[in-house]
Amino acid sequence: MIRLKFIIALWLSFTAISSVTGEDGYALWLRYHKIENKTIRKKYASQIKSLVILNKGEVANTAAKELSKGLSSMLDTKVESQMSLGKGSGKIIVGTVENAAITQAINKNKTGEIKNEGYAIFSLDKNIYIAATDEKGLLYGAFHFLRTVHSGADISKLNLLENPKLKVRILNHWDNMDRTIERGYAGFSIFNWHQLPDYIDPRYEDYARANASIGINATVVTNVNANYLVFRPDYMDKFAALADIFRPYGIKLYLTARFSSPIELGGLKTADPLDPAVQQWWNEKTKEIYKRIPDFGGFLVKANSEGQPGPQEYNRTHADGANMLADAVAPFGGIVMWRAFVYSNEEPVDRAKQAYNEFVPLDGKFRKNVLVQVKNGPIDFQPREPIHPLFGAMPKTPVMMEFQITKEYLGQGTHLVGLSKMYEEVLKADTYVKGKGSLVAKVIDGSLDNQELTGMAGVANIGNERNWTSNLFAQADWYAFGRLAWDPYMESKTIFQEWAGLTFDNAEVQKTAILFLENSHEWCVKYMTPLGLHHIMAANHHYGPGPWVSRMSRADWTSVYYHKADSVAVGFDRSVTGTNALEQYSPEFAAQYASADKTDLKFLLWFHHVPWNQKLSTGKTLWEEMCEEYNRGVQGVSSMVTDWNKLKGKVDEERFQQVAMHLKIQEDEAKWWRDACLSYFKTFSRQAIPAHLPQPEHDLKYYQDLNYPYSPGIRPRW
Ligand code: BDP
Repeated sequence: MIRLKFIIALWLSFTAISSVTGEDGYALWLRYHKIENKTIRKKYASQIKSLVILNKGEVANTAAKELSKGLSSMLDTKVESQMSLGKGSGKIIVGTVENAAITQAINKNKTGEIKNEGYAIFSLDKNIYIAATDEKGLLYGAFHFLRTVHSGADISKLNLLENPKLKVRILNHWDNMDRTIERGYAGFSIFNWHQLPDYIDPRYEDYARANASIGINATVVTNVNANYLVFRPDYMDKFAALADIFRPYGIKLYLTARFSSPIELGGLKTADPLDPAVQQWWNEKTKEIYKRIPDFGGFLVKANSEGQPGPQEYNRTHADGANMLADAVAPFGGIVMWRAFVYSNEEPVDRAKQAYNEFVPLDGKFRKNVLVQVKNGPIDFQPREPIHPLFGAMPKTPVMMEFQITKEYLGQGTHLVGLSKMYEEVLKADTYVKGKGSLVAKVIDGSLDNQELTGMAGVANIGNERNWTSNLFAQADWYAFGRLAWDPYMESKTIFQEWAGLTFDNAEVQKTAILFLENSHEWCVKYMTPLGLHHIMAANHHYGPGPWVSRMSRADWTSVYYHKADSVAVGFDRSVTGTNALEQYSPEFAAQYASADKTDLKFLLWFHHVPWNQKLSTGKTLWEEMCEEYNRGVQGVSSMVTDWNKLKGKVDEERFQQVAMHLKIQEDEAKWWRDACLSYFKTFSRQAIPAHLPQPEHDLKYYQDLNYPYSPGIRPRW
């Protein structure tokens, strides 16, 4: 077994101070530069003399192409793939268990069970085997091997087995048909719908390749706020063209289904899921899709949420709606991902409680091929949220995770905020539903309740910016999502080390990058929403602070609904004395937050309405601590500015400048958040910002008057 620590140590000590020449970020983590250390390169070249691919399918072919390309480039010598085994040693032998040579090697090596899409990599008789049960496993194994070589690790004693812990590892693109992206901050959609299917942008393949390299095996290419045009034959042809490009990379295409499509496109009078004509319409549509895309994955649905149509308009339940679509795709092996992000207009209930109230009674009522897709927290992708109470609360239903990779509420296209730490905090949180150790990761990997169908969705942060994600470090969030969807127990630390090692050549740059990724989420929480504050951003585009937002078409879109600041106290009381949202969690979980004095400060104002003058465990009053926290967040960002500037000349100038400029924006905006929020909350606390801290440069009105009508990421209305 190769020791992880060993690889990591090597990665960091592996100083290939090679190219400080131009790079623009397009290559992502797949740069595969020549290994500069001659000794290591020579050693590899002696161990990797030839590449043998025993399978002939299109995914195996991709694995061969990737290995040949990556190895040739890193070893600086042509490594071509061949199909016959031949004699001698120094071979990389890639194949599935259908090949006798592979089965024999597996038996001899005593490799454990390789499951679907999993792989084993082991050294045996001076050859290296990449073995799998299916071709997708070969592809993932190939990418793993390339990472290992890139790290400079010893490959003479490899012996590892990797099986994915989740089945559906899927990106959700909120991309519209006009190429705008809802909550997208990296340009327009990479999918050029107008020119598809005839013009095939080479970027589609690069996109598929990047996803495959981190184990992502599925993608939904259309917005959850769905458009019925998705089901028009000309559009279905466009999706089919994309599916053809994705297939050799092991990626299945999925679509969002607008619930009212039978009316809008089919001309029916109703979209009632129990109406036979409606069912018939969906069955026919589904057939048409599968005719074009035989391995079509299925549907993702947002229904009866934020104005989207759904089964409740016909007095039917979410289960009725989901099951109708599930029945349509079932004969083809498809699935339905039904979102639990619902909250009703009329209900005066705490918004954090609504999804649970809606879905728990439906546990056990969904078809086997339905996954209920739940956001990580009960409100909406805030910088920090406690876990969603639905995790562990629907034992008879497969529940999948929805994370947001795009940074709608975390600095959008410019802030450097490593999201992996946030994902990890959620995945490793304990629901206690079946006693201590009932981690969210165990709910979603199916082990807690014996679920077969499992998955994780990530709302994509990809656009047509040259470097894909606008902020260079946002590539690390895409990377982390893929790795955690493969193994939700993985440590962020390892992910950061992998990503930094693959993205930068210089050891000092790698170290600084890891430091940023380790700490930046916490800093962001502090300069935006410390101590459990939430949903206090500007209205609609959500860019910048807006704790004063008080007039919207619905109360739970305002900020004042969430922070509830008054002259005495601030925060949302979700304990027994308030909305008692805590009752939706297991008693052990709830006990941690039942009283303000026991609550972890990071969730204090999420669960409690706390007096400004309350003394906290830190010895400071709530008001003082809030001021300190905002300032600590800003200081964190300033430290990144300083640390990054020290790296000039150690990283290529183009990427150096990209990061430096974005960090400057982030520093200014962190101050903006601090000063605007404290100026506002000061009007309630009626206390000064402690004198030793920086004072706002402007008065409150100045901050309130700032406006950004063309801030990106807003949904066009149709
Ligand atoms: C919110 C976004 C909105 C999305 C919605 C969703 O502001 O644009 O449509 O979530 O997830 O975060 O459906």
